[in-house]
Amino acid sequence: MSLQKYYLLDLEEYFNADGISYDSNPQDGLFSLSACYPAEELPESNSVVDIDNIPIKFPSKEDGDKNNIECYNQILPVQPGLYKRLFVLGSCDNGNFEEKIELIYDRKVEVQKLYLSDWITEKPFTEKLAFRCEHAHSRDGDICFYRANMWMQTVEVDCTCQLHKLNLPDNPCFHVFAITLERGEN
Ligand SMILES: [Ca+2]
Repeated sequence: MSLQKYYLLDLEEYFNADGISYDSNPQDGLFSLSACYPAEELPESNSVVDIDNIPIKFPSKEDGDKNNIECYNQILPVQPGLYKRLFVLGSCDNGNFEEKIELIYDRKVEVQKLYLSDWITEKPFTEKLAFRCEHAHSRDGDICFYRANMWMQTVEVDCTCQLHKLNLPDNPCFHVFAITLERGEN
């Protein structure tokens, strides 16, 4: 895995939701239906993890920290440059959804589809499974009949134009935990 080929977005200031809690404090988080991801089964806080040779910066899982973006059309600036693929680590609550994501270049705006599956579905779209937790947390403790998944979706980027910004979907069921861009040829 060559980190130079990738640009890992720093999303911390855009995080507006907490979807992860520890066994010791299961109430510190709310992803969907009073439940959330179990921190114990996920990567270390703020670590760079390798998902099929793609580096992803995993957010903080610590109590009190926000760790994902509920999507309301937020505009994320990126380091201007040529990129060929966009990787989104995330999941949806309340179903599998398809929404628009806008890629804002120096000379044009491109609208792409972003498909992201439900966190506990057994029938996802075709994205990669990034993490699969064998349980979830409710306000009161463990829920052992859920398998809580995080998916990695890929979106093609036009590598002939300088990418400047991303405009996220307008759907709060979409939760984004990390974004990585693969650099094109400069
Ligand atoms: Ca939390």
